[in-house]
Amino acid sequence: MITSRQWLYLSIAFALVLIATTALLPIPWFGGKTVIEEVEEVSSNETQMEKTFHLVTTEYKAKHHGKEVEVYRWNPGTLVVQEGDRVNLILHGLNGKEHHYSLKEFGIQGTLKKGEQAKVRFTADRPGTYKLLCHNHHSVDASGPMVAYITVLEKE
Ligand SMILES: [Cu+2]
Repeated sequence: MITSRQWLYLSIAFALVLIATTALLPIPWFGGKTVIEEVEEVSSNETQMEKTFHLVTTEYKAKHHGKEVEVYRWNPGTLVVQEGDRVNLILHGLNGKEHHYSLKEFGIQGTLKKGEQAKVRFTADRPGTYKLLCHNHHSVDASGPMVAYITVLEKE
């Protein structure tokens, strides 16, 4: 004879098995995905939204025909993000006295001084390749070009 207390334990055990099965088996109303897959997908989309990059101002020197030449660069000089990403650029002034920079298409401009940091934030809301340009070192003749190419990939 099964007592009412035993029925209660059996019901709880059955409920637990049902919950575990729901999490592990693909279910049609979650698009054929398990609950666990669904949760993982949501959290990976969230982390994809915010991207942080550290860029350093670097300097290279060389001697050409007895004359010292130097060139400045953003390092890294190529960044790739997805359309819709929130992008954080943390600029570190390692070499060079100061760098007046702009990222024209996103309305960003500022000055990065040696030994200091600058933070740039924008939402990559349009596909294309954009230039984080230093205006002090804008071309080969001006010890550049000091430019970081930021490519925003179109959302699929
Ligand atoms: Cu510069």
